[in-house]
Amino acid sequence: MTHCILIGAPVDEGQRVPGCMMGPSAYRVAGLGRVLESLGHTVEDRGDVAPAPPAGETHPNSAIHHLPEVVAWTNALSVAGRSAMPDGMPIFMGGDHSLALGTVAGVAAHAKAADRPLFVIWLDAHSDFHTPETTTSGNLHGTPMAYAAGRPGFAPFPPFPAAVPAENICMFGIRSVDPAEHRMLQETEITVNDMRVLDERGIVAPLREFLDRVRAANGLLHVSLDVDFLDPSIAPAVGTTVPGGATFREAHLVCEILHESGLVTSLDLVELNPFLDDRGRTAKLMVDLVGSMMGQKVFDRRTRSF
Ligand code: Z70
Ligand code: MN
Ligand code: MN
Ligand code: MN
Repeated sequence: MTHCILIGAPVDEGQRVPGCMMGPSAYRVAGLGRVLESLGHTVEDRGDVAPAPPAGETHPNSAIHHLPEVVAWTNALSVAGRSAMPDGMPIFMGGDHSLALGTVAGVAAHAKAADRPLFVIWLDAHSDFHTPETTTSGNLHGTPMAYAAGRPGFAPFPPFPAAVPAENICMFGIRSVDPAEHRMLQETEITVNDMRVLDERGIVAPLREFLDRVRAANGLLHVSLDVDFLDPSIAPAVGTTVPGGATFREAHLVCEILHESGLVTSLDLVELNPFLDDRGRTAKLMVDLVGSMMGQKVFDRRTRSF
């Protein structure tokens, strides 16, 4: 039984397709809290985080938009994440992926204070490994993984509390990487399980390898689930659809294995744009996936209690 702490992060400024601000409401309407309670967990909804007024930060890269707003979200979400961690498992309901600049920072600050290593699983079509210096779209939702990994070039943002070591980062579902991200990723030990790896090896072996390392290190595990990890045919409510994503069955399997591991300590749900959804279908799928990650299963293979 887990104490689940729902935290709304209606961040819309990290990209250019308005609507992610409606994400937290859509998760509540789709019954995220009810599903968690039906699985025996306790649920506390802390409402939506309210950032301080933006402060006017600027950056020499003129492509960047809404920098002061995203910095303000980063500060507020970092505080919310850090203070939730000792009380239970925060589930951050996004909001676009720039919210992870704050959530991973907050979780990393907690991990540092608790003297435990932090591991990150990034389920996404994109590597989100730009820095504010390298982004050409100017969309800051393309940067949180580089921030968490301690890449230089994030000067307008607060210093990241404790960089996540590259060996502690594992990406799944990757199929859209910009040239600058590609160059920087090649210099790191980050595990990039792109679609080629998943097609060839399946999702189970690479996931179990990573989870074994988390367990051996007594690590905390943050999972960041971007809607575009999923194939757009099953999850249309996202601003940047990329074909060739995870299937319904692959995604549920990832979540079931994460549940069995017992290792997940925090979760981001990002990039849901309810304005683009088909009668709540994507929101409901995301809620179903959280259900699988928190213990929903068809049969319990250990007790065979059917
Ligand atoms: C591209 C950029 C991105 C999410 C799109 C795309 C980034 N690399 N991230 N959707 N979640 O604009 O930097
Ligand atoms: Mn705006
Ligand atoms: Mn992303
Ligand atoms: Mn993405």
